[in-house]
Amino acid sequence: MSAEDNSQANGEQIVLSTSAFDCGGRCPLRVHVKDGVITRIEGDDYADEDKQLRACWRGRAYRHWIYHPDRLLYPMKRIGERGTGQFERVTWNEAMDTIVSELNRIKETYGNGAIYYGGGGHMGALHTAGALAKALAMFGGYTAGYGNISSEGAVWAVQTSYGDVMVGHSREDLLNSKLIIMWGWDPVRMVSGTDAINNLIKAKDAGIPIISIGPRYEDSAATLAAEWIPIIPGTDAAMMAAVAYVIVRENLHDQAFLDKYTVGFDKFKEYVIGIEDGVEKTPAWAEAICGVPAQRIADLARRYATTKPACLMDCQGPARAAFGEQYNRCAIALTAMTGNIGKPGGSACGGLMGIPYGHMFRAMGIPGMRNPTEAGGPSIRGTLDLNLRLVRRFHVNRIWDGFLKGTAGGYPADIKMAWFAGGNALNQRGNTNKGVQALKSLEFIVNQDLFLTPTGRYADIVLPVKSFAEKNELTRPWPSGPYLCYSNQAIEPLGECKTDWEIGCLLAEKLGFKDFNDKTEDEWLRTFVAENPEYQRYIEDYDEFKSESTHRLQLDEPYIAFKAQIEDPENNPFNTPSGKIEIFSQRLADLNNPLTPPVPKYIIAEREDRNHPLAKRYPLQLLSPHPRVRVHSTLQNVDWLVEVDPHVMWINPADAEPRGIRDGDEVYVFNDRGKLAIKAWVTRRIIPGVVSIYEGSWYNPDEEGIDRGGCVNVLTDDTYSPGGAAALKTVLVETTKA
Ligand SMILES: Nc1nc2c(c(=O)[nH]1)N[C@H]1C(S)=C(S)[C@@H](COP(=O)(O)OP(=O)(O)OC[C@H]3O[C@@H](n4cnc5c(=O)[nH]c(N)nc54)[C@H](O)[C@@H]3O)O[C@H]1N2
Ligand SMILES: Nc1nc2c(c(=O)[nH]1)N[C@H]1C(S)=C(S)[C@@H](COP(=O)(O)OP(=O)(O)OC[C@H]3O[C@@H](n4cnc5c(=O)[nH]c(N)nc54)[C@H](O)[C@@H]3O)O[C@H]1N2
Ligand SMILES: [Mo]
Repeated sequence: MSAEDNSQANGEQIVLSTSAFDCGGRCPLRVHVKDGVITRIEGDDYADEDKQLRACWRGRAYRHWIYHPDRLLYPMKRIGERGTGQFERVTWNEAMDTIVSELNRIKETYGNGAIYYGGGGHMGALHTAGALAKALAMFGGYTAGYGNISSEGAVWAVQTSYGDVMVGHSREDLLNSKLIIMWGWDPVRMVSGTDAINNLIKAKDAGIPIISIGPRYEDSAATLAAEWIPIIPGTDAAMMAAVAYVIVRENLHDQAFLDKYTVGFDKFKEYVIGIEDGVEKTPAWAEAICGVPAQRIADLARRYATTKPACLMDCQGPARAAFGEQYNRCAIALTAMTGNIGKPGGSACGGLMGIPYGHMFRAMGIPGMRNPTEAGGPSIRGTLDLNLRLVRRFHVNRIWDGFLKGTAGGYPADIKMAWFAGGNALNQRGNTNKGVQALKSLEFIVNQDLFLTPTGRYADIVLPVKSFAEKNELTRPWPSGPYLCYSNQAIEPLGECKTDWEIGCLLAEKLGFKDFNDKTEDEWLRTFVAENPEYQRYIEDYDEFKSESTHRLQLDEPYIAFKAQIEDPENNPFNTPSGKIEIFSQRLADLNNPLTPPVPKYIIAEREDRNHPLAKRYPLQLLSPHPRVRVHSTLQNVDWLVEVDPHVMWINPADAEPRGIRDGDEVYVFNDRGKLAIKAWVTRRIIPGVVSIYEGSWYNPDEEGIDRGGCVNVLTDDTYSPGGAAALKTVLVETTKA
């Protein structure tokens, strides 16, 4: 069963594996198994230091997740009101028969568009919900979400500017830089490539100056940075415009680079120096918006423009906000102005940081089929002609509103049934309380997960899913690598758990689709490795790969985004209409929408921030970064992890004192959308006027509707910005002592 027959003296085996969560890393793990039970999980501490891919504390705590007493072990059906969590055990047969009969009823009564299907949670090649999606497509189709709750702002920005999402460098290239600016990037907490921290520590040790820019004194600022520049949330684009202003006024930009590789710098310059709108984007102008002293902005601009090469790292988080895409587009403009694109030690920005080795699954998975429900519909967004903007879908952060309003509200379908194959949508999309109403309005809900999540509590049928330790799988590191992973099965499945793939195949069988699946797990995985060009390049022997589990690629040099386009532009145009980096985008100009302007801008328009009229009642801006001890809502309630980082709200003493809030006090945090209870952490690590609660803690409302679980999305909104970014970070709240 296990790849490695590494029998130890005490009868213990070590199985090499890795999880497949939606985390920005992939930890090689040494899973100790004795008598069929995992006794211990270690990280990759044995590889030589340069090649080490160290597991963080989450990876080291997986055993307590796999064997968590709350694991779902059997299919269950709801017997109480939605949300109350009352379920009873049923057989797989009964569960699937109920599902099939509801699918048929809903299809006959309302049509296939009434079935919503969405997934998440597992980032593997085979055991995904792809088979389920295919079975549902064969059944006549379903309605899905479009856009990406995670990184749509960044995706929009890179597609607009570069026509490509592979905008990262491999992490060892950080060592080639002379200045690293982490602008909204906090890789010490938020894993962003398992090899990122190691390389950043080496960069620090090598004396490369590191600057952190953000509203919180991040873990990365505390451990790596020489300097922290605090900034008001949502105002980065204004500060970046002022950085551009100083660079232009002092003639520090790389005109030769701009002439050769970009289009539209002059138009951006007209915006920056005020020809376009009569407002010069001076550091003083920006200071009034972003709170960073003008002198500090000017100093940063000079330093960034004159230190070569310099690595500016933006990210997805600050872009998950109203007009978030402008932050990434402005960052791209700065890297172009300083000629740092395509060069060792530089960066391309755009927030995604992906390198191709992390994305070898494009050509993999069960061969799918087009979802018939989507065929022929009009494009609902039309901002750009991108694959991501599919027809007849709900924006991912708008599903609750869509479920409630349906076609009468301008949405493409009237949803009656939802099937959530992983993901914890109720907890993780904006406006959880609206989500509760939306789920209560449906006729039938299926949820498949390892746990009875807040979303699962509203389901009619829940199906138990295997953990990574209970299956063999190929997984991918994202956003960086370069290494390929084979996750080896370590133990027999717990209870009656199945994988998403197995559930998809079972559904197909129940629906009577003959010959739906013709391969075993092992045959599929072998086929993927044999047929995928990325694997063909690096893997000679499947069985060897399986037994080594983590295959480190030997690259001749670090991967640098757009190196080919910069070194040999004639033969390697950018994938944009002009073939160049588009600081000015004609596609955007053609849309003629001031909220998606053709050049990057700080957009002056109403949003839920400190300038909004609502700030009188709710004066605090709320951040909801990713938790260091969870993967979103995954790993909730793992005792070891709760102990290392209890769930708290960060609040500055300047905001806590007038409210009589002391460190450790229980507080309420609220706005018109919801109210939660949480403990306060009074700290100067966050700027005044801003509070921060990590996303992912489980929604757990009491009788009055106060969320005792501290799920931050009871406070966030279910809106999105004109470029498609989910506006989860643009929120006002008030807090009082409980
Ligand atoms: N430990 C851990 N690691 C993870 C994940 C996880 O859940 N846990 N999730 C993974 C996933 S799916 C993703 S998408 C990535 C997420 O990576 P990100 O989306 O980048 O992470 P966030 O934590 O949302 O935001 C990054 C930082 O930006 C800061 N920030 C917030 N608003 C602003 C602003 O307006 N301006 C500036 N300059 N800074 C701001 C926050 O303080 C936060 O620390 O992380 C991945 N890695
Ligand atoms: N306020 C706020 N909200 C956010 C964010 C934010 O920054 N702020 N970040 C957003 C981002 S970037 C993201 S990516 C989303 C993440 O949103 P989701 O993907 O909905 O969140 P997860 O907690 O990762 O949900 C994963 C679920 O899948 C389950 N699971 C794990 N493995 C499997 C499997 O193999 N099969 C099945 N069926 N289930 C499995 C886990 O137990 C867990 O319940 O959250 C978004 N929500
Ligand atoms: Mo994400």
